[in-house]
Amino acid sequence: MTLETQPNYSPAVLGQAEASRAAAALLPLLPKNVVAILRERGVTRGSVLLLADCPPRLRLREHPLELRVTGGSVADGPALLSHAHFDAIVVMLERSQEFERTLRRFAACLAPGTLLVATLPGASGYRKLLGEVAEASPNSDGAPSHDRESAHLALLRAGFESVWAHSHRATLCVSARRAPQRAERLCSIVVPVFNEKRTFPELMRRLLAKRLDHLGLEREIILVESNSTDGTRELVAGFENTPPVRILWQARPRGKGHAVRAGFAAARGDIVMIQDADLEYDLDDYDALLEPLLRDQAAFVLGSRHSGRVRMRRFTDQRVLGEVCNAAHLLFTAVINILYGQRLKDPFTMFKVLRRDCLHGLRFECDRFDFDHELLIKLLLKGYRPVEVPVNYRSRSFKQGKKIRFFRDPPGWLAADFKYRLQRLRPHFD
Ligand SMILES: Nc1nc2c(ncn2[C@@H]2O[C@H](COP(=O)(O)OP(=O)(O)O)[C@@H](O)[C@H]2O)c(=O)[nH]1
Ligand SMILES: [Mg+2]
Repeated sequence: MTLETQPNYSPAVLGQAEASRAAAALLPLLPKNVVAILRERGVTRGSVLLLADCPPRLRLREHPLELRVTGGSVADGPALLSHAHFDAIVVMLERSQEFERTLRRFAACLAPGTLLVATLPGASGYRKLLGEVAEASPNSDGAPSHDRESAHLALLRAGFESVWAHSHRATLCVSARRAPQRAERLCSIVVPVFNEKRTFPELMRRLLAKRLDHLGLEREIILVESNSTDGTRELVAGFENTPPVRILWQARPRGKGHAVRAGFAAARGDIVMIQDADLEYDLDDYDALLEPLLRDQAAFVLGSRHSGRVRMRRFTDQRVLGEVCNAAHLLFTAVINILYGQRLKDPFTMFKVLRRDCLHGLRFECDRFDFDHELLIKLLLKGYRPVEVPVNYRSRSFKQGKKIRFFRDPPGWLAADFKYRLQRLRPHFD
């Protein structure tokens, strides 16, 4: 039995008894990898709607799940979805000409939280669809640069979230959940603060004055304070009742990475970004950094200091040390580029701006400045290609408060670079 010969198995059309016989016959048509994804994302029982635009080729010999499968053609999808509730919907597109529009049609019929698994043709077949993805998007100027990233952006536009691309060779297989309706877009600015008495008040003045309304964005400012000893904690407490500021109090300093991770976990924005509490970077660069995300040209943006030129740090009081840092920066950049096949100029910039959904399924463990490496690498491995945007930078020296430890931190960066190269990236779904 194939979907082509009996394209519609809806209970409304076939009657209950016949439909359940048809569903039982259809279950073996769920490909093995799809069943694995359903299980991984917590759908082990219940009802699944399988829609395909041609007969699925892969078959499952044994099915360990207790699933009731209703099948039909892609065109029947909305009608079938309006008849019954499904715990998950599986969409197999091989010939479809309208990837994003199809997703949009289904999204309109799904309850928030419903799981979608979509299989798309890989390599050349998918490239053909990509052209249509770009065309279908009113905001994008050109075809997105990478399969997994462009599929993710198309899913976000169509009303899905919590995206993970499971495989991307012969077929691109993605899973996502129907997003709740949201009226406005929100940008979460995560600010790790520890012993920054000198610069914190001025940073907050500038940050609160920095509006993003003209970009169509609301903002939330998440301060993560780790029990400063120089009076910064009291300064932070002064913003407790200042919207849109939210404060996360940590009992002790466990590193910038730990603080940023806590901020990310609390963030509610569609977009997240990091803003250090020193004044090394320029808030006027926000617009340029956000633009590629708002135009759907990228899911992940890096602010490249001095356009990635070698001498990005010039310490007025520790000149030699500044040059040593510049040389080390070159070395560490080369390591990342070689290990991960990139041509990045400034992978370790503070300015990492991304769709929050990119973090979905990722679990982080680095606490100090090695988190910069872990975050970048895991995003690369998940399939995103950062767009680098030039930003201004005025470096501060160690005497002026820089917290990187010269001998303690760099070995951790190299360890992270090699460790994540050797590990397979696995999703962690809640
Ligand atoms: N909450 C918190 N913030 C931290 C900690 N360590 C560093 N930071 C903050 O992280 C930011 C970056 O630190 P900085 O020394 O400027 O690092 P660099 O500019 O990357 O060399 C600053 O805002 C620090 O206050 C920590 O343990 N806890
Ligand atoms: Mg800094």
